[in-house]
Amino acid sequence: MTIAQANSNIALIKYWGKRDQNLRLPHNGSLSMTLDKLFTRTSVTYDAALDQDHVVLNDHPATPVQAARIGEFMDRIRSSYQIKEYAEIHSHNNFPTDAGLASSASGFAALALAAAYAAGLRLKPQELSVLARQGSGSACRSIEGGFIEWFKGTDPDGMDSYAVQLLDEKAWNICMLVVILEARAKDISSTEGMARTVQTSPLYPGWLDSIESDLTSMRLAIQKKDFTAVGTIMEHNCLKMHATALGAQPPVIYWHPKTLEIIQEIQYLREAGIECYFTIDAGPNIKILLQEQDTTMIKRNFLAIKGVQDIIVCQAGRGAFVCEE
Ligand code: 2P0
Repeated sequence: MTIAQANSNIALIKYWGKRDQNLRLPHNGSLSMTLDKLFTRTSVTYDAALDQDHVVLNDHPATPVQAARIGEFMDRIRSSYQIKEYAEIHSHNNFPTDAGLASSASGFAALALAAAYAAGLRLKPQELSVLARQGSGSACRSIEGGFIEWFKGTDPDGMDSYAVQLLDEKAWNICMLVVILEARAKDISSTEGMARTVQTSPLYPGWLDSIESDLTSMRLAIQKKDFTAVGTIMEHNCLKMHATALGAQPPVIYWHPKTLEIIQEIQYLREAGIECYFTIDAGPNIKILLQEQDTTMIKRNFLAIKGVQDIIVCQAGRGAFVCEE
């Protein structure tokens, strides 16, 4: 048995849209921060007596849909590395699942590492990233810690579409507050939301047109550890992603009224001279980028807002690792 742990990551420049659904190859590159407080821990035990994978998620048997997605991912690993046995898989998130907090990123990164390691494979980070990407695109960014770039690549087989570290987790001490407004699973999965956007949103070409310039500016801002630039570019990129999703038919709307209330509060704080910036993923919850000295005050401020269920204070976290074998 191998137990592996991977942290979730939050995109500073978003992945939104696939050019290949099966291999989860993106239309655009993306950039993220791996978080230190939100993680998945997964155990994998291969067993010759099993006639299919047996999957338990958060102490409950996987639903047929979850079991099918995980079984398909395990089949990829088995066929790539000539593994014969099915596996007993137990996975646990220390945070809400499928609520726009990147649980599939940490989940498939932990599973890729545990499944490979339990089979005796000692894969390099790049190989693990390619593997994790095929379970969930954003999972390729959770193999490494700190600040990460996922290259979209051009190869049809996806071997050049993987993530690398730009800055390690100890290099820059900025914080991200994860503000939980709604812990239940979202109505439109990100897979569905991005497919619908690519197929139907007239705004999608505009999203792709502006992405290279966002990536270049964000890369530079991270290298310079320029908090104002990172926050400004992150917020603009997030709003563009949601704008293109809103333009889909039927529309892909992840925000709740509370989401907008928090956005407004962040704008008021900035006008008052307290620097903080937001980003939102495929769900109503908000993440706030801020400097360490402001965390206590801003956390207190947002916890006082009705409807805010919890706030988790994160910093940049480490990459995926094996905890036990
Ligand atoms: C991101 N998201 O870059 C973007 C921003 C959500 C909004 O990556 O279909 O769960 O499994 O490849 O990785 C969430 O999408 O999607 C995501 P699939 P995934 O973080």
